[in-house]
Amino acid sequence: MAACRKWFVIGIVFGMETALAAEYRRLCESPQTRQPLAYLRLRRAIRTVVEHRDIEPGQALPSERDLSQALGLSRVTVRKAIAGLVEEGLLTQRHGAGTFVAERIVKPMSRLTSFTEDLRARGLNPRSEFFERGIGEVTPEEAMAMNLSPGAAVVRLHRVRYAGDEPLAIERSVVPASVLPDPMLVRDSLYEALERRNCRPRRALQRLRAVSLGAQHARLLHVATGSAGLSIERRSFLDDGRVVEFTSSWYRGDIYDFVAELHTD
Ligand code: 16G
Repeated sequence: MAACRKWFVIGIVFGMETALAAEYRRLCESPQTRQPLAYLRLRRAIRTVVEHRDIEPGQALPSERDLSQALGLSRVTVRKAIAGLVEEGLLTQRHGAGTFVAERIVKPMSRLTSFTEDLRARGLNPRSEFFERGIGEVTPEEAMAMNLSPGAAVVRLHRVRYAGDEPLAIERSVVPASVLPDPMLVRDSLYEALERRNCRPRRALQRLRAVSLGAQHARLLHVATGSAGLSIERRSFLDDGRVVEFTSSWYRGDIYDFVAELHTD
């Protein structure tokens, strides 16, 4: 039985290593994707195998030594590739145990990414259910937060955000109609819709608060009333200082880690 399990584990590791080696070789050979720096090529190959679920969340990556042997790279290069992905939150390292694909969704606070991008990068399937997708007049509170004149038109999106069938967050976004004139332009991703209009946010201010989820939010997120949640408010800006979104979100605390890198000066 133990021998069987050993071969099973070796089979998984071997399959994963083969997928990674094949992807790495593809990146080396393809002129379109040719990236001269080996550690960046490896980083990209690891991202792709995680995205394609050749390595599942929680599963260990082959050791640094095995990777450097299988790919003909120095251990310094492998280490550098992995360090970047740990910083991005895609991989986690446990002292003495190795490197794993992150199980919780680790979201670096320093990068202005969208829900859709974060999930796709982990091989998950982002999906939304809309409660509201309409156009209306700005409220006094929104006008203050977004620097809009009273009476300005805004698009409102109220969504539950899922990974496959699992609800992860509830989001209420307000976007000036001068930036996004029609709410139907948002299909799966708000940021993709803004990108298509050359209005993707470049900078954001975010406020994060621990909350215990009330009955209504808890029901939508399929957790018990009173469970831990994160209430997040994001105001995003264009280069010229205009506010493009004012989003209030409630994220499940049992799944998400928000991580910030700090410097002394
Ligand atoms: C994230 C943002 C939210 C943004 C959304 C766009 C946080 C806390 N919030 O959920 O402000 O509106 O992404 O995602 O990260 P989308 O492009 O998939 O609609």
